[in-house]
Amino acid sequence: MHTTSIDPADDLETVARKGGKLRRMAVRIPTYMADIRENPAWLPMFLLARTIPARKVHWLTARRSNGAIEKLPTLFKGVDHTSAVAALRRDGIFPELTLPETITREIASFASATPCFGNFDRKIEFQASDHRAAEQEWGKPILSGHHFERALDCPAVRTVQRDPVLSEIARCYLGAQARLITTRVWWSFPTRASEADRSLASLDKFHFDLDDWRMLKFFFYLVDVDEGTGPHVYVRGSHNKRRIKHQLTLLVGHPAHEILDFYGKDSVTTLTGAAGFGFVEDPFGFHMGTVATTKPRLMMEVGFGVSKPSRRRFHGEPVLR
Ligand SMILES: O=C(O)CCC(=O)C(=O)O
Repeated sequence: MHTTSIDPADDLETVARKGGKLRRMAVRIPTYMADIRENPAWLPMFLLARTIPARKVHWLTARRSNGAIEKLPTLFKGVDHTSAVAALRRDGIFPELTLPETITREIASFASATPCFGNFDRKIEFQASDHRAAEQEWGKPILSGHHFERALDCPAVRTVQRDPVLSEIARCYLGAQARLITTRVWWSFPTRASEADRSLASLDKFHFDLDDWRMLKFFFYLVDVDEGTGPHVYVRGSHNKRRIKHQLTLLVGHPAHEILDFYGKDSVTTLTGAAGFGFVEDPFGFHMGTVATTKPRLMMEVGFGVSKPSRRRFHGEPVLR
């Protein structure tokens, strides 16, 4: 088991590194506690789902999907769900989804016109175009702006969330038990954020998600995303192969050099693309968002799992201290 205690004999760099790890973990503890209180079955999942043997056993409970979706209206006409599932099994990611332009525009206009909440804090409410003014008003960097449940007021968001191709990919990959567990629309702003804020926003550190035993996340960019817009990064193949050290630790985040040494630089995919570009990934694979440097990124996520969704998780909302 990895420990994060600070030894007085450590040099300053080690202390700083361990302090960073502690801060990254500490910021998530209130959310973990809320999850345990709401659903005690969350704890064994959280402890065991990080180990490959326990995951393999859980995958055996996946039931075959028997859904027929041919005649149902979808936004993703050219997408063959069997190819998507094959890519997910092999690489952990399928980066070939595109939202129609009208849907992308509708969600982006909605997100620009609707106030969001900064750094997951419902007290910090502002419109994305007023980001700098909000930072000045609150006297701190604001890294993210979430629309939480307000996103569901946008009909185009609900259309994407309910699309039969997305749920069929989820059912074929996760098993017939697959159910919607998150829907979120959020901004990532260029700013100088603290370690704790970056951790809460899942930015700048390779990590895997442990909100459920088996999960799948669909992500869509709602603005053009290049290297300066905080692209998402995924490590292909890391969803079904895991270093022992990364199984027997409570930490979900690990330093880039450890990930690159084990999975190889060539496995790392940086996802850039025009507004509307989408991908689906198994978030047990290592991934991260990066901090935007030139302009804000607007993104949508539709997540599927196999257990009862937590109330906070539906909107991707963590619990703050
Ligand atoms: O913002 C991103 O691109 C990453 C989001 C993320 O890591 C997550 O949802 O777990």
